[in-house]
Amino acid sequence: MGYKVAVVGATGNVGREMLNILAERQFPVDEICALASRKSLGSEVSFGDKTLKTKDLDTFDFTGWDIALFAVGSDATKIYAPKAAKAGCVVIDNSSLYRYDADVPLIVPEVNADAITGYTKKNIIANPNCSTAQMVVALKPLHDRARIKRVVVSTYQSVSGAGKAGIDELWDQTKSIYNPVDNKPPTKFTKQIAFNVIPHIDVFMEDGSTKEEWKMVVETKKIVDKDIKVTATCVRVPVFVGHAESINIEFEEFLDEDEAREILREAPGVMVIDKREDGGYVTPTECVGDFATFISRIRQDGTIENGLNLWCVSDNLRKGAALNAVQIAETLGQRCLKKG
Ligand code: 2RA
Repeated sequence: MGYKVAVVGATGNVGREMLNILAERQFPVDEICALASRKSLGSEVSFGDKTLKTKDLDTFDFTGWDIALFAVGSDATKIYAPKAAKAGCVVIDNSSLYRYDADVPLIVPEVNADAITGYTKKNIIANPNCSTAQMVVALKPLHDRARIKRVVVSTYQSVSGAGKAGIDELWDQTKSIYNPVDNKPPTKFTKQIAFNVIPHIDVFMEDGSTKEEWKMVVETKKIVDKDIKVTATCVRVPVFVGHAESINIEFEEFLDEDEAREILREAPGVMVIDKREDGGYVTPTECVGDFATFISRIRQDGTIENGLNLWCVSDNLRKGAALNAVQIAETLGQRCLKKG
């Protein structure tokens, strides 16, 4: 006995990855349905070796469906997630709409799977922001060993985090650098992204940080530990897929770099590639399509008493979104929605 699973936003980057990963991980599906907006009606998407035709989200009845993986923006989620939840279908939402709701668990299964039982309040579970997900997978095992006081993180986020439009803009700008006739002004990003980096993702907040940076702070506290201090600088870089992060950690007590490396080698969801030699580290282009959160450049930070630096890379469409959502569905099935 399997589950009746709907993927909402099936034609977007994340929605397509959700379908790919459900098939790759052989999630126990009795019936699968790809939902999209009316304008995408009838589009074809892959589910393993099958081809699905998208159905109309607006008229879809979620009654009798077990799980709905949502990969649409907050506006559409606001309309359709409560409808699905009310019909008895558990919503796993990739938008930011419910992440900060005290009645909705925000889950990274390797970190806080036990919190998933809180889904019953609204029948909704939230997926974290992509830049948060990979970071907390690395932080949690170290925090369990030597309690983290403070995290300073700089991100190098790929353009796919901004959707298909982000990918298209980098592609078009890169081409037009070599063929000026195609030169178009930036639209998706505020400045040129080709051969450039932009220290601005999402909107600016009152204190001068951006909402992307605020998300990393608030979500890390909700997922790992409310007492951890986090400061973030989130930067868009000319990479198609794969977010990278430079993470500086201050602990309550000293943690030796070799011990930290061994802890991370054993940690769920982590792959350590860390040799102090040419190529002894991971880069975004090497993480694409993989499930792991890669950790490199693990080294002491001698400028503070109990400091450590590390480099963290992961496929933002997978662990940063679709994979984490499918892992939440797996955890939900194993712990809460047992079948047959
Ligand atoms: C980004 N984290 O990278 C945001 C949303 N996916 O654009």
